[in-house]
Amino acid sequence: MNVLPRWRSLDALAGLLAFAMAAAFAELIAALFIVVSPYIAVGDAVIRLAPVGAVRFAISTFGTYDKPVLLGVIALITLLFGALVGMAARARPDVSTFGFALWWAVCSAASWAGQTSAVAAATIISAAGAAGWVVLNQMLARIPTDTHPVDASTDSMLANDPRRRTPDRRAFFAFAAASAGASVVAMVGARRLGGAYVDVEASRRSITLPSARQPLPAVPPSAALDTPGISPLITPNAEFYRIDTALSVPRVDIEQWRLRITGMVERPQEFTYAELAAMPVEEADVTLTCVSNEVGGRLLGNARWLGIPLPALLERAGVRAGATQIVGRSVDGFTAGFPTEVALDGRAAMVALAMNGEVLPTEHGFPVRLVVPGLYGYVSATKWLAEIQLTTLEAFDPYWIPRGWSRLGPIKTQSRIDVPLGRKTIVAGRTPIAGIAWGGIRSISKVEVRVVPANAKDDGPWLPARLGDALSQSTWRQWVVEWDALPGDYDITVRATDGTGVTQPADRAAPAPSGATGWHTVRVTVRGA
Ligand SMILES: Nc1nc2c(c(=O)[nH]1)N[C@H]1C(S)=C(S)[C@@H](COP(=O)(O)O)O[C@H]1N2
Ligand SMILES: [Mo]
Repeated sequence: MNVLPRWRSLDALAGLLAFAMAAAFAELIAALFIVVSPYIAVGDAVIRLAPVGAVRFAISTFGTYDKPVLLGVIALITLLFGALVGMAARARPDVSTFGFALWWAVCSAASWAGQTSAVAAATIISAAGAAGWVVLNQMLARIPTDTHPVDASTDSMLANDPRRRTPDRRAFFAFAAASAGASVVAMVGARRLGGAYVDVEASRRSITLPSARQPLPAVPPSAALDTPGISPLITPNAEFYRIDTALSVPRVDIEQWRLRITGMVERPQEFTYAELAAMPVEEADVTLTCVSNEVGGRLLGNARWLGIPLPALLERAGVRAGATQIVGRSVDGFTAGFPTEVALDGRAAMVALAMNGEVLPTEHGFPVRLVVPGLYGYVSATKWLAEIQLTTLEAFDPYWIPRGWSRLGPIKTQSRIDVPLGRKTIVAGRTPIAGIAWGGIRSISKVEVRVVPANAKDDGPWLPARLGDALSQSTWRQWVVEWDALPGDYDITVRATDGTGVTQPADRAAPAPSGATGWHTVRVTVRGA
């Protein structure tokens, strides 16, 4: 028994290395999935849970090193915990399982509380923890024990238990070196991939938005109708539709990130986030919509954007004659392009920093995105913008063009019924029919509603809707019609007329290749009161 202490330090080393390996693998897998690593998630959780006084103390003591110090402490605690688990596992083999279960629980809780999806977090942490657990038990099995070295040949049942395998000091060190090496490789790999280290939420929180030179007035009551169930005039960020090709949301490191203006320009430009945010900014209310939106679909939203006017950026760069196309390129390689003249015709095309008073949400393109009023998102609204390239319309086809979508993507005039919802039964009596209508940059001048008994031969008259005021030329307008509903089945149809006097056509067209057309109709059943 007195030989035991000699091996105890190896037990501790085995535990330490196994936990280091689990942590390093978690980093690497998280980086591959481009989600927040459990290590960062635990750090975030500590910051969130720490009393305000402790946070202030840390900042005043460590200054800008507060984050590295915190992460260093967490790493140290993890390694110490691993060493203790390794030592305890000698006497009580179950301790290694318990130790990894605890590590799993802490990391998972922190990740779920943070940004990572429960499935991704659990997968990552389970896989990494399982690898660490196997390595720990393999190493422990190779450390010579004091009293009863087991002869594998005498008891084949016992020999199958990894902890009873023939101890072998050399094999232990080989294993230890291999796991240390694997941890280092995993850490370096994770660093290279980068994403996992980027705490986007923290950098979003740290940003103070500039104010517009001429801030827009608050939304006037005359613009917003209060019909229950109608789309809110401004779509809250959390409810704004999301469409992109990114499997996981790009997490941009704001320190490394630059916006470049390249191609057919006199003076190629490169901006840091701070440089961009220091330029004069403007606000604009703009409805963004997806070309894939079906008639009556929900792939659109209306927001108040804050950003640098695109013409100002182009002026800095000096657009060369003949540069007929502006291509936005995202950090993940996505591209969208539109005619240069569109950006310069007076509409509020911008490089947006903020959406509804909030730093651009990560899913909507943090740090910056393009917003071009009147164009579908697929040709204009590049999120996670890294480059604005001036070229010609002939020289480059952006992402969706070779995939069959039309070259130019002006938004078509459309209208949608929000209430009553289709296939609903409503009670007879006075009931509002309400919704939204939009017409790119042409605004909306008229909305009409028609209510006819289901399957009626004749079309009924068109009733003019009351319109909320337009926030801008480029936003949707809310509309409402009061209807005296009598029992029966009805088809309710809406059509809008844009600011140039053109009424949206009745002919149905599918979204591909240039946006859906046709009138939105819902069928409702009215029952007696
Ligand atoms: N980087 C990037 N930006 C993108 C896309 C994309 O796939 N990747 N999709 C575009 C499309 S098709 C639309 S409709 C809008 C949607 O913007 P949202 O997700 O903020 O609503 O983003 C555009 N910008
Ligand atoms: Mo889209």
